[in-house]
Amino acid sequence: MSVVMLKDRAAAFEAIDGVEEGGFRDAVLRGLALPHKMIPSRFFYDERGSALFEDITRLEAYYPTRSEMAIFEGHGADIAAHLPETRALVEFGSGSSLKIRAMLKAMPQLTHYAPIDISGEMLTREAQALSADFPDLEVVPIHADFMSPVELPKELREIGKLAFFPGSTIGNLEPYEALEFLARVRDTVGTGGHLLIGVDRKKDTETLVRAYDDPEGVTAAFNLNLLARANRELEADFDLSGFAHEARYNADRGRIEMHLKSLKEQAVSIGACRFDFTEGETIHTENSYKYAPDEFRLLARAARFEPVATWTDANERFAVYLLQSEG
Ligand code: AVI
Repeated sequence: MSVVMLKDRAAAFEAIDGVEEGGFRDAVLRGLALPHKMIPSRFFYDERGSALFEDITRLEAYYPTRSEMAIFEGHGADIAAHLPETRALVEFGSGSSLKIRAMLKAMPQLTHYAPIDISGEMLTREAQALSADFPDLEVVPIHADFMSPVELPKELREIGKLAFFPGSTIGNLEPYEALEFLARVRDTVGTGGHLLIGVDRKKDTETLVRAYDDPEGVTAAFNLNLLARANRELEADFDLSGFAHEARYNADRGRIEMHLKSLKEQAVSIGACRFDFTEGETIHTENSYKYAPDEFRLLARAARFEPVATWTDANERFAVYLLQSEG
């Protein structure tokens, strides 16, 4: 049983209450005060975390990126053949440069490409690079958080749209959030619009766990970087050698879980707050849901998307679904 010990209760509550809702400090202080400690996975991606994630995508053990890429490269023409009326590709989150390039090449009928991203810097960099390489394409960057409703510029409203959400990022959402997300995408593409989405499949536990606990230790460094980030940004004093990366497959929930396990009884200070850890207690840092094709199609239908086609890689580890909005 873990308890939150506060050095100075008044200062600690002020620290918790006085911070910007949704920020890193807020999330860490609130998450570590819960009976089952947690920090939301969106905070992995500071500069160091984003670089480590890039490294993960190149690991032999982490099959999702190259499996999905093989699908876009091998089936691009077939995907495009399903979309003769599509003129605009709207990407939810930019930065998947290789994947977007494969799709843009496969779909010469596109007139517009609209990446949506919360990071203005990333958006500008990607938009400039793509404009240079695809001079006939109008690139319309949209600076927004795609976890909230996104309004498209006028020029995109009347043309056929394909939303693009690769990388199995939907797996990092809780199923109810995934449903809400799909419903928002449906509103964005409008009746008859499409969504092309990459989703990791359920498979044997060994392959799944290895992908999230690679022999090189890159995913361990990615997970532990959350504590290093708290030390850098929040005046925390996590002893990184006192925590170990753990990846487990929770078969009942159909998800990989990442945790940071305390290797001993210890206390950690974050500003005025003190958090006690028992030996073996964990901070839950990520869920990555895996969907069997029937499960994902059910989820899509619940969001009023009709599955049009499904492509998988040669090892059947990953799936790309084309869905059409029923309006
Ligand atoms: C970004 N997201 C889809 C990755 C995943 O597979 O859930 C994040 C990740 N976590 C550990 N390895 C990769």
